[in-house]
Amino acid sequence: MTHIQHPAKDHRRIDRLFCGETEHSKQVKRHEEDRMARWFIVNEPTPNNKDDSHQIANSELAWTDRFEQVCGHSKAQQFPCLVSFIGKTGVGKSTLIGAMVTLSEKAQTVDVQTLDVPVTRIDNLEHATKPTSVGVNLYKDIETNESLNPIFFADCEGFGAGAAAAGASEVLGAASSDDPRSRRIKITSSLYSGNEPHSRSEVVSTLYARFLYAFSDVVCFVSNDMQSFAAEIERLLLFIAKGYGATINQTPAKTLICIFNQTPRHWAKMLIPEELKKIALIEMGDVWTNSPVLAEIRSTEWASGIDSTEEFLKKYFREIHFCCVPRKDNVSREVLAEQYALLRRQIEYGSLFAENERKGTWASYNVEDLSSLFEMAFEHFATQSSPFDFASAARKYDETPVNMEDHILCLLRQIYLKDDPKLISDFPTVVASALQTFS
Ligand SMILES: Nc1nc2c(ncn2[C@@H]2O[C@H](COP(=O)(O)OP(=O)(O)O)[C@@H](O)[C@H]2O)c(=O)[nH]1
Ligand SMILES: [Mg+2]
Repeated sequence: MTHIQHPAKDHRRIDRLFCGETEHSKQVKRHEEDRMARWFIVNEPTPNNKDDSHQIANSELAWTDRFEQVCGHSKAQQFPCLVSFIGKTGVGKSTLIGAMVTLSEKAQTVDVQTLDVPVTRIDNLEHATKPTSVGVNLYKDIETNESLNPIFFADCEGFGAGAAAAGASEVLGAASSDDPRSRRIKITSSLYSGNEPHSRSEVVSTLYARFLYAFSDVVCFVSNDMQSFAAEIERLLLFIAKGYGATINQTPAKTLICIFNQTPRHWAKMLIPEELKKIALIEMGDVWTNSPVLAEIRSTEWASGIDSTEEFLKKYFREIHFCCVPRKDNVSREVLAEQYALLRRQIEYGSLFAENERKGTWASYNVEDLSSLFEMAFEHFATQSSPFDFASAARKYDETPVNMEDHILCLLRQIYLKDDPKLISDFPTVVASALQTFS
């Protein structure tokens, strides 16, 4: 699955990433399109039910059929990979997803105006202090959309956007009762209530972390400030720790990509991933020293032996990569294109790594399986505090066949997943003898 080996040649596409719509009517249209990209969101309590703006009682999780809409045509033969972008509001998550979508080779043959990309801050000047998107939006990767392992990019509401995002939803339009595509469920899990009323940002970060960590093969953690990187990594770990305990029976072949976006200084040195790693992880010190929660996690038996920030991250991710995208005014378009291409390769390797781990196992999910799993997980994470069990969920949608046609289909599916020519050649004999025996 190697799609891009060379940087994009069309430098105009790079410039386009940084110039948004200035016309109000076009901005409105962009926001409308972005609303259609909504996958799920934690909605605030409706005004009637709300006695305190920070209280989460009667909040709901709303989700749409966005995933099914952005999938390719051969759903049964495609095994998707989810790549989530997380980080503070304004660090450049949406711009990076825009770069991944528009700069791929296949996308070069498509009119850039028609590409489905996230709205960025620049399209949203009127509301510069508010997050540009609320909830989690989903975008397809044109390059891989019809391939065996299509990639999907999840653009997650910024860390800590909670209260501001609640306000922004009026402007940006939450997936609410006026969205006919959305399904909604009350958030009732005791995990989000406890003794204290939980604010939207707490519920958001816990629920998004549970869902996104469960399903992401690659987590792209975006930061644009070296000074606050230590604090950001702490936030990332707290977010991921919430997600880690939320599932069981899942293949844990996840990749973390730490992206330093818009790096203003020393960018030449930072283009070397090993140097970047040194700056980011080694010079930064031990992440748990200022965080009682992380220190407590580290003191558990599960975490015994963790002696560095890198080892802490490795508890949650099998692979960790680093990538720097310099501020566009500091470098040539060629350098920028090289870095976007590097990020794309890292994402593709991460997706492939997870897919190879799953191949031939019951955890290899095609589009249809994933669609059922997402549905079950949304309900589970809104209403239950126990971990989501991938094995029993998979058994539910993959019910035991009751007639011969279904048995044959089930056998075919297993043969397909195993990808073994011997099984294919044995298929006619097995089916013929089964039909003879049971006829
Ligand atoms: N100069 C420069 N600006 C960038 C870069 N990446 C993002 N931005 C700008 O930073 C602002 C916030 O980016 P956005 O992608 O909306 O951030 P998000 O909130 O994390 O999704 C936008 O105005 C972008 O144009 C970059 O590499 N260089
Ligand atoms: Mg954004």
